[in-house]
Amino acid sequence: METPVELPYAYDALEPHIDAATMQVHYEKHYHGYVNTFNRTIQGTPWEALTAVEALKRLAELPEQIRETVRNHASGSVNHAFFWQILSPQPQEPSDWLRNALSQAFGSLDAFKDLFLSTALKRFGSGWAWLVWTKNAELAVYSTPNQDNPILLGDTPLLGVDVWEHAYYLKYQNRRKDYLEAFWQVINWREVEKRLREARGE
Ligand code: MN3
Repeated sequence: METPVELPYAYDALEPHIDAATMQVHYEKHYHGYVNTFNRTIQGTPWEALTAVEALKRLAELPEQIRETVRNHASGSVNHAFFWQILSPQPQEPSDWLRNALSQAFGSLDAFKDLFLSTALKRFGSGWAWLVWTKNAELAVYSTPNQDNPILLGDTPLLGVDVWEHAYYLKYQNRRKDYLEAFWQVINWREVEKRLREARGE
């Protein structure tokens, strides 16, 4: 059973980068849809007490007839709860600590931005791009199809961007690159840093 998280700001708080109409439909229809379908799928089964994160971690144990639905909708629930938190209405810069960590892994903050946004741009069809702390204890950038969450690969998501058309089409139509540049303006770097510190056990 997954309980939807509250949106931590108003629908119009990320204007003009992400518009209020997109935020409202994305939160109320898409996000709640994933949570509701996940809950409906596990209801009445021995798995009904599992949260979405727990279900992803134990996906291989689930019966085959519900596994694919749980994979998609538990991931959709987890991805969006995460996405609301790594966006911020207050403009932020990465701290020196985070800047150093990203520079060590990717060369510089600009090189990280280029890699992250081009990975998101190149994802064919629907999916996500991620900065993760891998199970091998290093930073990495990759994209996943559909709603697949890095937890399925044993990795810990630190930053993610939704490149399903529902995340940007109302305002940006086919201009995914413009949406990605706008996304970059509203990243909650404090949340990214908090997640990296936790993942590294600090
Ligand atoms: Mn979405």
